[in-house]
Amino acid sequence: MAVPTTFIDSNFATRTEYEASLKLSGEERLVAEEKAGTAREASIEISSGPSPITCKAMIAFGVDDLREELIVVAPPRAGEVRVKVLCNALCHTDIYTLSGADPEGLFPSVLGHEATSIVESVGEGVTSVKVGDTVVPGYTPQCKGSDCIFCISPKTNLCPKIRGTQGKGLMPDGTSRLTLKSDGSTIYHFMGCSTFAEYAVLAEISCAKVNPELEPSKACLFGCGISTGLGAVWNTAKVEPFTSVAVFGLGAVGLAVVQAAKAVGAYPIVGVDTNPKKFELAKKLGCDFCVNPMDQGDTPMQQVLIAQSPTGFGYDYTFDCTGNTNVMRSALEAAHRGWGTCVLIGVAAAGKEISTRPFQFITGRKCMGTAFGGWKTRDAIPMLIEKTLRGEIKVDHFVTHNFSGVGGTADAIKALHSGDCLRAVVTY
Ligand code: NAD
Ligand code: AHE
Ligand code: ZN
Repeated sequence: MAVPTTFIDSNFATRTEYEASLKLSGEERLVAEEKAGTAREASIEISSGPSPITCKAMIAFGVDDLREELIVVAPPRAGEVRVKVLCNALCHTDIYTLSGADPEGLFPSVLGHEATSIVESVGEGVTSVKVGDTVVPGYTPQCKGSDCIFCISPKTNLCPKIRGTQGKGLMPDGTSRLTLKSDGSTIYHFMGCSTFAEYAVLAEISCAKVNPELEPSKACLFGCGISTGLGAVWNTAKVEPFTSVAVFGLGAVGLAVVQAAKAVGAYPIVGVDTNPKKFELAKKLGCDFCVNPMDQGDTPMQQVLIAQSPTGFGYDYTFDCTGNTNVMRSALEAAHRGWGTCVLIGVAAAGKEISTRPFQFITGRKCMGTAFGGWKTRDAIPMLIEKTLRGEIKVDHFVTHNFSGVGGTADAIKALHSGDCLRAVVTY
């Protein structure tokens, strides 16, 4: 017998009840879920477990071909969690993959990886989250296994446990939970998240359980860009007070770098961007001055910055937040003679390579990269959200655009291309 598909969230007896709950936040939502719990328990008694769910999703069918379709999201298998996605913030990396520039990009797929969600059902053996928990999906998991040399090491967050299958657009058992409703064809997952859809299936080790008190439209920011910028400064570079910092690219990631550098007392902080509309907010958040490479004639940016640096020998820390390999070279070469550190955050397109003279390293510069700012996902995202709730991290300014419904993702993409957008949050 075919298992019936349903639109109904298993946290609530009816869709109306569920939709009403979306208008609530934090504690109110938990109380509503508690009330609905009786209905949930009753339905569990007569079913043999979670059913497939039909829901709306934006499918990337090919390069820049994004369309809203119905998908069927299969129940979570062992070690997996199915979540109802509340909202998703668009990250530049989604657009990069949609554009075909990602060597790992797969079509057809459900993109999206910066989201807030609620656990709808769990697979066998899942213990760290339960139905109703608020979860921010992590694109880098944290398995916490005593045999995982990466999770044990304080030097990295790069747990490789599911990276192989994740890069192939599949769940850890090598299969997909997503199919197109119209013809049953397979749809690939993306970055272990796929949150351009009303429901997603995640590996349990990718689920950061967070305090539901923070509005979903703010919590989602910690799934990628903001955490990355903060961590690049605090974990990867370990910027110290009174050191000089240059930030290339003042999008959401670059501005989070500026904020984190200001918080540790770096001085001066220079922001570099080809879009001067970014300068006002950058200065409010901590930049002492900003420079537009377009205003420098033929002089390379590294030369301009070195000349303006406090010592005349470059900046103690430089960050690339653009993904442009020429800018990466400038960032490296603008790092201080003898000790400067350059941190690469931006993601470069397929086939792009960075070049510089080895002399840059011989004369003391270092170059590092960071994935998700070095944060161990399941430990760090909840902690960053608590800091935000205590007012220690300000994030409101990052949400420049809001849209609703999965289809609003197309508008979010337009907004991100406009040059005025830091993060466009789509609430489903
Ligand atoms: P964004 O597009 O919002 O910001 C990029 C900024 O760079 C824009 O303000 C743009 O005007 C500026 N810029 C473009 N070309 C420039 C140039 N030649 N010189 C100076 N400035 C220039 O993107 P974002 O969301 O802030 O992400 C930034 C980069 O970080 C992207 O490449 C993204 O894929 C990457 N990223 C990496 C990680 C990671 O873990 N390593 C995480 C998130 C995002
Ligand atoms: N798939 C690309 C690499 C993409 C990439 O570097 N991704 C960043 C995160 S960007 C988030 O917006 C990252 O952290 N990568 C670590 C990882 O394991 O993917 C390619 O070049 O193949
Ligand atoms: Zn991202």
